[in-house]
Amino acid sequence: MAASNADIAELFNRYADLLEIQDANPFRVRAYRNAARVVADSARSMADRLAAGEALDDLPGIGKDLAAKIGTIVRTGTLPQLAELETRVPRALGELMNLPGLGPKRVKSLYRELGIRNQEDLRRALHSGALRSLPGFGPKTAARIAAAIGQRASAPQRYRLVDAEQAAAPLLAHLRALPGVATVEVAGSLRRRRDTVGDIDILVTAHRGTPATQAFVRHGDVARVLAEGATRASVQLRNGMQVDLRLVPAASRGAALHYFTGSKAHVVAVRKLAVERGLKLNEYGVYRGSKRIAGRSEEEVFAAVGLPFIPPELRENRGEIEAAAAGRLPALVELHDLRGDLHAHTAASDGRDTLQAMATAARALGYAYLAITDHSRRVRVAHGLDVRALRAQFAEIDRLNAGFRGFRLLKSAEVDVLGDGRLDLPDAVLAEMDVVVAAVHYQLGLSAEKQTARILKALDNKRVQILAHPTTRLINQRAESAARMADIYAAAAERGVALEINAQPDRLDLDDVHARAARAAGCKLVISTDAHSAAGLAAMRHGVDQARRAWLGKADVLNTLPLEQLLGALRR
Ligand code: DGT
Ligand code: CA
Ligand code: CA
Repeated sequence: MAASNADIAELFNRYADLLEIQDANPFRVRAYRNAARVVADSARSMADRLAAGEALDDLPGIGKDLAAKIGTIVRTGTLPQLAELETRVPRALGELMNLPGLGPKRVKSLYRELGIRNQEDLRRALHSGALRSLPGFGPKTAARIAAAIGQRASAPQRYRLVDAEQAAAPLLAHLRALPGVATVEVAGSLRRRRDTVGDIDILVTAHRGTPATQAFVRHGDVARVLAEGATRASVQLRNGMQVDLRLVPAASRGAALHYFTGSKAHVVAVRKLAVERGLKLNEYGVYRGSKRIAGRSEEEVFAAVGLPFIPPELRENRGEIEAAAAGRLPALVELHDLRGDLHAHTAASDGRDTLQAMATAARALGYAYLAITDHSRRVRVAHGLDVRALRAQFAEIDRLNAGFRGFRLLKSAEVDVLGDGRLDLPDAVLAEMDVVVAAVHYQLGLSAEKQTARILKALDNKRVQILAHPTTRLINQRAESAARMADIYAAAAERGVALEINAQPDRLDLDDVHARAARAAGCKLVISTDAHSAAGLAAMRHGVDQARRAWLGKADVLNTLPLEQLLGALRR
C-alpha cells in the first residue's frame, strides 16, 4: 500500500524536527515543513500523481530534490535520510517534543545546554531548578512541563521486570554478605516474574539482633529512607524504584515468603482454604489455635492447607489453587527444555554479529538449531535484506552448516507484513526458507477491523509458520495494536501457525494472559529471543518466565522439540 499524503507530511515534519534539534540550516528546516504542508493540503494523492507519471513540480516550493524524496516515500514508505538522522539523535529526544510547551527549539536547548536526553533527565532538571537558568524557560513554561510529566508520573509507575531484577541484584548481594544474615530472597511480583514490577520486595532471615535493616538502608543505591524499623524498611533507590524489606525469624520464613510473594488475591484464597480447615494463616505461620503447625518452608505451608507446592509464576488466583487441589498443576516449561531459538538477527540487517558468531553462541547454549531471521526489505530503518542479499545469506548458511555436527542454522527471515497483509517477499523466496517468521512493524495504529484483517491475511499465506511479537506492544512505550487477538488465535490454531512469545525485555509479547488464551484456543507457541547480538540469545529466560506464567508446559512450546520434529510440527 503506497504512503498517503498524511504519511508523507508526517515524515517530512519529523525530519524537520530532527534537523532543527541538530541545528541545521533554518532554510532547510523550513523547506521540509513547507513541503509537509503542501503535500498534506494537496487534493490528490502523491501516489496517484506519480502513478500517472506526473512530475509534482507544480507544487509550490517543491523542487527536484523534494519531489524525488516524495517518490521514495511513496515507493518504500520510508525516508532513508530520516532513518539515518534518527540513529544520530537519541530517540527519547524526539519523544520529548511531544510534551506540551516543548517544540524542537526548546528540546534543542535542553539537550545542548543541560544535556537533557529524556524525561527522567528533565524531571531532575525541574526538581533541581536547573531549568530556570535557561533562556526561554520562564516559570509558566516550567509549570506546564512539570504538570505534563507530573501527570505521567502520577499514573502508577511500573518497571520492566529486567530493570527491577537489575536494581535488586546489588541489594541482595549486600544483604547476603552481612554477618548474621541467613537467607535473602526476593518476593512480590519480581518473584512471580510478572512482566512489570511496581516495587521490589525482599525477605531476609537472620540471627536475632542482626542489624540487617540498618545496613540495608545505608546501601549506596538508596536515595531516601521511607520507613525503618527493626523488622522492616522501605527505601527509594536513586533510580526511583521503591524497595520493601522484611526481616522474619527462620521459623516463619516459608509463611512470610508465601505471604510476601503474593499475589494478594492468591494469598487471600489460600487463607480461605486454611479457615475452612479451622486453621489460621498469616505471614508468621499456619496456626491451629495458638499452636504453629507450619511456617518454616513454603512446602510446609501449602501442605498444611492440603495443597502441593504452587510455583510462584502461577500465584495469581487464576485457577492455580483449584488445579493444585485437584492434582492438576501443569509441569511448567523450563529454560533447559529449549533446544533452539527461532528469531535472531545478524549484522546483515540490524543485528551486531556475524552468522558465525551467532552460531557459536547458540551452540555454546547447547542448542540444536538457530533460525536466522534478518529483516526483509521493507524495514529500511533496519537495513532489511532484498532477495539477492537473502540468497547470499542462505548460501553462507549452507556453507557453515556443512561444518556443524548436531547443530543447524535455519534459513529464515522476519518477513514484514505489509499494510495490506501481503508479505514483503515473494512466495518463491519463502519456499527456500526452513522456517518463515512474519511480523508487523509499522502502521501499528490501524483500527481493530483493519489490523485484524491485515494479520489474518498474512496468516492466509500458507508459507507463514510463525507470527512474531503478535501484539507489537512495547512495555511502557507502546500499547498493543488494536487487532482482535481472539480472532488471530482462532485463525492461527486453524491454520497451524505458531505464535511467538518474544523474549526481548521490552516486548514480552505475547504476554502471559495472551499466551494462555492462545493455547486455550489451540495454538502452538514458540519462545524466541529476537536477539540482535550473540549475547542477546541469553534473553530466552525472560520468554520462559512469561510462558510459565501462561501455564505452558514443554509440550506447548515447539522449540523444545529436536530439529526434525520441530520442522515437522511447523509444517502447515
Ligand atoms: P507490585 O509491587 O505492584 O508489582 O506487586 P506485588 O504483588 O509485589 O505487591 P506488593 O509489593 O504491594 O506486595 C507484595 C506482596 O505482599 C503481595 O503480593 C501480597 C502481600 N501483601 C501486601 N499487602 C497486602 C495486603 O494488604 N493483604 C495481603 N493479604 N497481602 C498483602
Ligand atoms: Ca512488589
Ligand atoms: Ca511492596
